[in-house]
Amino acid sequence: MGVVNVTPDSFSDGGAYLGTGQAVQHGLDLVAEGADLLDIGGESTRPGATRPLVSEELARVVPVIEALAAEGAVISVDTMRAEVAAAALDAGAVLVNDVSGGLADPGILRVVAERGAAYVAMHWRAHSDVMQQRASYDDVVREVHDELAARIEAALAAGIDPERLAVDPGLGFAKTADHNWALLRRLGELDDLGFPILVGSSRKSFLGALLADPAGEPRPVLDREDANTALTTLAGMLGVWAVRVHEARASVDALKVVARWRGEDPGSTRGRELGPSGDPGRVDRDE
Ligand code: PMM
Repeated sequence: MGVVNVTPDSFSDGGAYLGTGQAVQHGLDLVAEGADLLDIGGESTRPGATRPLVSEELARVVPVIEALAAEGAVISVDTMRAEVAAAALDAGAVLVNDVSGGLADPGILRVVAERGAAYVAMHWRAHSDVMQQRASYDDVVREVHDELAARIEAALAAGIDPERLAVDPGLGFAKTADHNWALLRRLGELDDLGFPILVGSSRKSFLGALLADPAGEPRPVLDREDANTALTTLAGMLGVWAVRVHEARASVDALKVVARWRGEDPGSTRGRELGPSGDPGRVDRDE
C-alpha cells in the first residue's frame, strides 16, 4: 500500500503532494514502483495535528481519487469520516482505511457496509491532538488485541463483509516507541483475531529514535527508508497482508525476497486480496 498524503502537514511528506496533479503523479509513480494499492489521505494524523474541515478534506482527496481510479489504480481512502468515505467510494475508491476503527465517526461503518467496500480497522484511542496522553498500557499487545476485537465486532455488527475486513495495530497512535516495538515483536498474537493484518511503520518517529546519531538527534524522516525495508521483510515473514509505505520499490523488492525465500512465486508480492463483494473468500489474484 503506497501512501499519497494530500495534506499540508503530514509529518514526513506534508505539502509535498498538495496539488492534485502532484498527488496523482506521485500515485502513478508508486504504482510503477510496484504498489498494489494507493492510500489517499486528506487529514494529517501526526501527533498534535488538528483536524481539517470536512469540505477541505473532500476537496483534497476526491479529485485525486477520481484521477487515479481512472488510470486503473486500486484506491484506498485514509479517512475517519463517513461523509468523506462515501464521497471517496463514489469517486472510485474500493477500501476505507479508518485509523479510528470506527470510533471517530461510527456512521462510517454503515457507509462501508452499504457499499460492500473493504475496510481496515486500525487501533486508535483518541484524536491526534491528545493521543499521546493515552499511550498507557499494562500489556500493550493484549490491550491492542482486545480493543481491535471490539472494533471488529462493531464492524461486523454494522454489516461489513468479514471477507473484506483487515486490522492494523496502529503503530505510533497512542503508542510510545517501546509499545511499537512490542507490537512488532509479538505481531503474531494478533493472528487469532482471524483477519488480515496491515502494518504502517514507514518513516515513523520510533525509527528515527532507533537510528539517532551519537548526540541523540533522531534520523531525519527521509533517511529511515532502509530500516523500514528491514521491517517490511520481517512483516512479510510474519505473513502480514500489507505494509503501508511512502516509497514502494524497496518494500516490493523485500517482499519478493521473502516470497522467493519461502519458495513462492517472487513475481508476485500480492497475496490475499480483500476480494470484491460477492467473492466466496479472499482470493489470490495470481492463481
Ligand atoms: N499511519 C498513518 C496514517 N494512516 N493508516 C493505517 N492503516 N496504519 C497506519 O499506521 C497509518 C495510517 C500516519 O502516517 P503518515 O502521516 O505518514 O501517513
